[in-house]
Amino acid sequence: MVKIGVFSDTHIGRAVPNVVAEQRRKAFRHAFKQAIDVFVRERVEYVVHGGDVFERRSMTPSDTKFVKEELQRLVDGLDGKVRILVVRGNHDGTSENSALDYIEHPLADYLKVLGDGTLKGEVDAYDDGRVTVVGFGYHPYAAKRIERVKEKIRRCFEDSSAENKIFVVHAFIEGHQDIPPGVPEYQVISRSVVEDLGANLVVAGHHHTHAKPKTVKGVTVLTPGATESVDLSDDSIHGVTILNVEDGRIDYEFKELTPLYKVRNVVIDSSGTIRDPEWYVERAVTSMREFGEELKTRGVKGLARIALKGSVEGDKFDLQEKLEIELRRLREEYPLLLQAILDNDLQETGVTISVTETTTKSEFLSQVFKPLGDEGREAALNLVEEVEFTLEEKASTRTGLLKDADRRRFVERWLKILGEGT
Ligand SMILES: [Mn+2]
Repeated sequence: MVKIGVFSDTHIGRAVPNVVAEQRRKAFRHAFKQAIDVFVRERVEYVVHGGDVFERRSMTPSDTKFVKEELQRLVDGLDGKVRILVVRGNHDGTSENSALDYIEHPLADYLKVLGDGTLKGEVDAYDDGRVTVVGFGYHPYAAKRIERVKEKIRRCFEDSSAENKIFVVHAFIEGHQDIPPGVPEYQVISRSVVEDLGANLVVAGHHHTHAKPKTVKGVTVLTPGATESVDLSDDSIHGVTILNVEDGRIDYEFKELTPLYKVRNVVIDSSGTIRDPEWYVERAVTSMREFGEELKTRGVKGLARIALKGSVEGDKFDLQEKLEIELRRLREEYPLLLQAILDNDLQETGVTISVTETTTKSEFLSQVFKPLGDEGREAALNLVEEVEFTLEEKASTRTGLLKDADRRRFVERWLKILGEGT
């Protein structure tokens, strides 16, 4: 029997959103620590990491130190009887400049970064007779790249006498994950390629939502998911996976981690209906009050994200200001609610004006004045014409503007058209 601990997308050093940067940094570390605790408690023999150990962009030297020490704690806790196999994710840096270098060398006896050789056609494998692990690091054209090296990977697995043949990749796999819209085809590895590599277990990092292993044609594909909400828009559960492999049978156990801060994602969507600002504010406040109560009951701290989608009557920034005042009040009432981030994607109702090369001025103005109704539009168009005429006649040659007295009557008429004049 072989016992394998699997985790992925730990993003150590990630610090977004900025207003809660330090809390977020701590949260990722907290999850990593717990993952190591589980692996030690379970006495795993191998640990596989599916990539994105770090968030290179915002990590600090203390983040590398942290990961090194945690992995050392894992090794010590298992009396040195563990092998750690990692692939590089897109957030770990490039193959030439990878943050994984910081942990690979100090832990060389126990840890191996696999997968950058494979991308270049030299299959990177770890083989100790019990398990063979082939890595495939992140590549922006993963689907094409794997076509080039799949024969070599297959040969590597064929040549191995190990019972457990594991392929570790940092890429989306067709049919095994809920792939976000807009991801280009060349970044998604086709299921048939994965099923034909000769591996019996495939671990796929990159996708942040955990998916139970699925076995097709004798190949089990596991998406461990991230260990913490990588974005606050993701409030799914996160954890690590323990696999017990015996006689080709894979026993699976998901160990949920307790996040340092509970994450809540609320989407308030008018689904195309035009709503007034209060509609959005009320809903946001209600859901945050519920979240605040929940945090109070459980005695845990929380971070929320509120996404506003749809159409609003009026100014979306006015609405945002109002809502932010309400949220500040709620945070005073519920101190455990540390922050509620607003994602304001609202469309203001008004007109969308389309302009092409052949759009005439009167067509353009006609679109601009459409919300005024037929009568108002007619009056506005006349006003524009008169203003132009008057400008030509009376504008100052120096400034190009009308004198106050001439301008005033136009302003008064314009206000009348808008329904604001007397
Ligand atoms: Mn990731």
